[in-house]
Amino acid sequence: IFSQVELAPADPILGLTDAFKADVRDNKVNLGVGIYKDESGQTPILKSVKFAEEKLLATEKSKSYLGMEGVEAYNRVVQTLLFGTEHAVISQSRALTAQAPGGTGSLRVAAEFLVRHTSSNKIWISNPTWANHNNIFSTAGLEIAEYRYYKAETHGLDFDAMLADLQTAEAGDLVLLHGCCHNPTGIDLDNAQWQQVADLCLAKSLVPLFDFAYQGFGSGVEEDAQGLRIVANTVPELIVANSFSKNFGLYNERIGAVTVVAANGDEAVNAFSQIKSTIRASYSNPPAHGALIVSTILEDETLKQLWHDELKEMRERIAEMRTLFVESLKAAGVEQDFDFISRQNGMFSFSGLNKDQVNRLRDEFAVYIVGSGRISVAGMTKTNMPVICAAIAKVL
Ligand code: PLP
Ligand code: TYF
Repeated sequence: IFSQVELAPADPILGLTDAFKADVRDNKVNLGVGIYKDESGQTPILKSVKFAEEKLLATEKSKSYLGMEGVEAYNRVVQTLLFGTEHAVISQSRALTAQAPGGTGSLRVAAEFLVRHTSSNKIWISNPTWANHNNIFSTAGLEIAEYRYYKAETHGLDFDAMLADLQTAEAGDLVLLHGCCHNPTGIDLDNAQWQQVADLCLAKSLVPLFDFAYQGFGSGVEEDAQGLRIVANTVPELIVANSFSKNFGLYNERIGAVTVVAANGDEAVNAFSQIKSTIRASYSNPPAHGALIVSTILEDETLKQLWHDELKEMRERIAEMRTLFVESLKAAGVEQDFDFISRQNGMFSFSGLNKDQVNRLRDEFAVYIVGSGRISVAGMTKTNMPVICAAIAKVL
């Protein structure tokens, strides 16, 4: 049977990491994959995580199976992070959360559930978006449609086009929204724009699906949740797939969650029962460690404060790199305006560099960025910045 199987194409982002590893040049820089690096180029384990793990090692009593929905305390703290302490969707029992393996696993569980148990089978995704969205949703059996989002001329949001495209969606269609730090553009909606999108979803009975992978990497944990909370205040139904890979640095623990918000408590219970049956048929129940780390941190005031401080440090280092990047490009003799980079949010900068320029950066200068021109600012340091900017100056 395997003689008929064709070789899969390389993933546009992970394939780049493989090429980077195979590169023998010693001045090479990987600004492809979205992994946070500190000033020394490392991705260390957060101190809050290490303390939580020490506590777990001393107190954990069993490795028995979790339920399909995972760690209960974890699911509670996830809801508080998403909606705040006193949101109506929590007090009215309209939100139910299941732990799932990372943001990717959460998106996949959500998509499988939607395809099998609801009449919603079409999802609108932004153009551009994270490359894996198309992959996850089409593999689960959702039909994909695109709404415009980015305006190349201004390096900004094309909000009118976004609304115009979503106006053509039909009742029950799903709309994928990046909670904050849009990947790959770094361009987010402001609160007034969020309200307009929420009103449109309400008027046309569209169902928002939030991909929330970067809470705390934009302006702050609460600030970054404003869009989600505005939408949750407006529409009766939505789904959230969130991830702690980046904001807790728990990449390889595969920890995220899928949250359904229904019009009332009874519908939430029914929908959640089918989320659980979807999980049962995929991996039965999730691994515990990542969830226990997150709940241990968020249920302990000291550890929680330490996590907030560490997250702030990551956020501020990235912001500092954005400013330095813009300045260093100027210093390297680049005349083109790159100020828009300091207005973008999160790990990524959408540089506007074209495919030829991206290829030259890799082939001639060993600087790796994604084919779309997306640069991981989180991989920049004061040390590699001059190398990066000199290379960009050359290919421009
Ligand atoms: N969604 C977006 C927009 C992302 O950028 C990522 C990771 O880079 C994810 C989801 C999934 O993250 P993970 O599955 O590693 O938690
Ligand atoms: O850089 C990005 O956009 C992501 C990173 O299992 C990533 O693709 C890498 C591996 C993974 C999920 C996300």
